[in-house]
Amino acid sequence: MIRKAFLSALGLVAASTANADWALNMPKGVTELSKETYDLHMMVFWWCVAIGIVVFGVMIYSLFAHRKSKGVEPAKFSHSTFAEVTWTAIPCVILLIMAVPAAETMIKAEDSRNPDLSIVVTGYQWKWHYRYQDEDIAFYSSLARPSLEARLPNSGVDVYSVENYLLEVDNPVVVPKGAKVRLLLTSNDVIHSWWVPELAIKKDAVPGIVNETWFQAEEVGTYRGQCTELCGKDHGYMPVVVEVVEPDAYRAWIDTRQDGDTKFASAQ
Ligand SMILES: [Cu+2]
Repeated sequence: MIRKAFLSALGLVAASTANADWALNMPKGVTELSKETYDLHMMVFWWCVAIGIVVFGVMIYSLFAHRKSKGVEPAKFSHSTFAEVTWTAIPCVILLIMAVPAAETMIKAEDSRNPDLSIVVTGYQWKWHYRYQDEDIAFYSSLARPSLEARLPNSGVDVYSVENYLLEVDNPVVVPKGAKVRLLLTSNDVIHSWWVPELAIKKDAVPGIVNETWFQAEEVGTYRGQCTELCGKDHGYMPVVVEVVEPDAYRAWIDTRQDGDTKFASAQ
């Protein structure tokens, strides 16, 4: 029974790692900070593994070596200053070893000074609005039509046949590779949260408050995320798509955008 459950669990893990869309661990991401965050996460993970091995090792060894059937007599002492000092000091040292690099990364993550461009991100029930502060560009970014149609009850569409189902938008955010992009997040109605795992960004968009964060993507590509603050019935239908492009392609995109819906944009 247990063996069967274990084997099926193993099968699930194997199947999931074979599927690139589904991984057990967090992604390394494409920014310096996302890589640092990943390394911190792995460092803490390995500390936990080591602590688990030592603690359970001592426990299991003690249970086995001092079992009653061997005629072991229980110890009579009830207090050990040495043990108390040791089991306080060792965790303190381990916590310090983890806290120093974690604090360094957190300070960097909060430092959104001197950005190359700033984008105001506003959450709506249930879409995102982006306004490029230094350009005359603003637009809504809603769930793409194929996903929108497929998600309706009795749509008859096999959602597995829809590419990037619920993770595609009509107007993605476009940013240049290597630029420091500052995001100013707020909301028009309820609390939303802007999350893109590969940029290592998850920041709440709160009405009446402007939250700040930043990223600097080092690789060209399309990065997808979702709203991660339960914001109403269509919370699952307001994905985030960020396209990181070469600086030339970004300029070209800016030009086409400004020729297009500028009037609509500046009215926002
Ligand atoms: Cu939301």
